[in-house]
Amino acid sequence: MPGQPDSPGGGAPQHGDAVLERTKQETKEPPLYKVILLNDDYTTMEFVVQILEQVFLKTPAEAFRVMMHVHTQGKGLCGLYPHDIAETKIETVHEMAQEHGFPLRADMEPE
Ligand code: TYC
Repeated sequence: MPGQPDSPGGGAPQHGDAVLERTKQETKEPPLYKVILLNDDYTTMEFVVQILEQVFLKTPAEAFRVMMHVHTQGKGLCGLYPHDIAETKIETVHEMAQEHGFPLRADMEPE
């Protein structure tokens, strides 16, 4: 005698299907955004290294490497973050730069 079809597949949703689907949504990663640092002629190398260490949590060696990449290539990647965190880090860069009288800019682009 035929019973209910096995899930997944056709047929009415079973109780267990809903639980599995919700678990999948809860563990989904948020989209990430690149925070990009831009070169300029006025910000000191020392200040850029300080920003990379304090705001982007780079080691001194990695901060120096990223700073030199931006200095020679025009821009460089500071890190990948969810949208709100990327936005806050960019604001922090601009606030710290303004406090020190530097024109340093950071920007965001989709991953
Ligand atoms: N070009 C700057 C200088 O020669 C250094 C610098 C590096 C500035 C990286 C900004 O994002 C930057 N003093």
